[in-house]
Amino acid sequence: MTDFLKDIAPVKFGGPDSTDPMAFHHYDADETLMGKPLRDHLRFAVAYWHSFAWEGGDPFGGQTFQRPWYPQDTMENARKKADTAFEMFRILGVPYFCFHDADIHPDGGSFPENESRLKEITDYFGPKMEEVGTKLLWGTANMFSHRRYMSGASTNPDPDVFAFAAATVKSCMDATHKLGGENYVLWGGREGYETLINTDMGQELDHMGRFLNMVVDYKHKIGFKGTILVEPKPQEPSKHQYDYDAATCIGFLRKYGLENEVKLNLEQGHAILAGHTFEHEIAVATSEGMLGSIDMNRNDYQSGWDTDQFPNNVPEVALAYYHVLKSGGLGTGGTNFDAKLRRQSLDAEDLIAAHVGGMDVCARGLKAAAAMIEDGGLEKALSERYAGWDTPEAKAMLESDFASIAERVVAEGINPEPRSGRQEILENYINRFV
Ligand code: XLS
Ligand code: NI
Ligand code: NI
Repeated sequence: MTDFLKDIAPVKFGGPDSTDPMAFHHYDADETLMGKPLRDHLRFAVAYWHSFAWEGGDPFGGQTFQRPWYPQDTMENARKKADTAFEMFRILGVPYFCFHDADIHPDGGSFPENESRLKEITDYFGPKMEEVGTKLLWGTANMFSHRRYMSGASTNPDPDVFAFAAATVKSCMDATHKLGGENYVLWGGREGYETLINTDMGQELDHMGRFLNMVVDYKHKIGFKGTILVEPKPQEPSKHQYDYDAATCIGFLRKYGLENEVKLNLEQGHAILAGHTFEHEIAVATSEGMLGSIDMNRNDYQSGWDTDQFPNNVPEVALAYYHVLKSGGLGTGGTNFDAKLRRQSLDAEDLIAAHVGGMDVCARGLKAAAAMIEDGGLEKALSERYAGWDTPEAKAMLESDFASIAERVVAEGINPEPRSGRQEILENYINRFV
């Protein structure tokens, strides 16, 4: 037991009527829903970076937290941090975690030193993963914090940065593979631009496409069976990020021949930044068979930036899982909390409560989504709304051409009468479940 979490007992399921703020009210891992336990539907993951590496800073002030593993610049403290992290995974009973290389070891100043530190700390993780029973949902490389990446990683004008990034991703893929990771993620934090005045966008996109093809080649070379995922986000830290949203990423993947190799890791807050709802992004991905995994952290709707808050809005989460369930579930993906505490939430208890609440909100949303699917009301409304397309004339029209359609409009005197979209009625329907 580490000092930081010494007063905290394993979180138990207390049921909806429990008044214990540190108990699950809706997440009972073993409860079965649509033939599968909640644990396997939701596949929760803790994000190592926000929960253990982030020190409570914001653009106006630095560290607010005090943790036994600070300062985070020695391997000894990296091991202390790992001890606490795995202790927390045990307390929460989460099946997965996710990490960037930079979260789990301090920067070594050169690629060989980084690689050896990564190897050392992931060797330290191995037995802990066994002991606690926590698996790796995905690994990734942080190619946005260090100053070498200020103008991008694979899209950097300097080929030496491309090389450093490639070597780094190789080492992180090796580490992810070694730990049995189920996915590998690339989020392009600085793969974008600040101004077009100094940017050759076409060339940068070609380099990014080539880089991702090398990721896929390397995956096959080492026999990594996990899924490669890219994570859309429109801006922040770059003014404009190339992986703007799901639709942009899908276009990019098709252009570079990667549509059968790479899927999407969608984040709720990034959807909002792109001016979409989360369910929009999920529906875009599922309509193309490209939903990979989700980062279930929301933004603050007033502040307009990526605040990475734990989910706390059941109706929103319910609609997201509705689309996930409709498409057959998360596959190799999971529900990662890419979410951090507010910087005033200093205590170990706050950290546990944040995850407990997030898991509960997701469980409640998932149950509402499953109930709507089992009831079938939304599906029925959809099939009624599109029923016209089931007729032989409508089907034949899609195989015909403008001239014959125009002839039919005249011959049959087609003159459509608008029909209600019934939005309010459907909103009222959803309200029965959330
Ligand atoms: C940042 C991203 C990041 C990725 C992993 O906004 O969400 O945390 O999930 O690099
Ligand atoms: Ni984010
Ligand atoms: Ni994310």
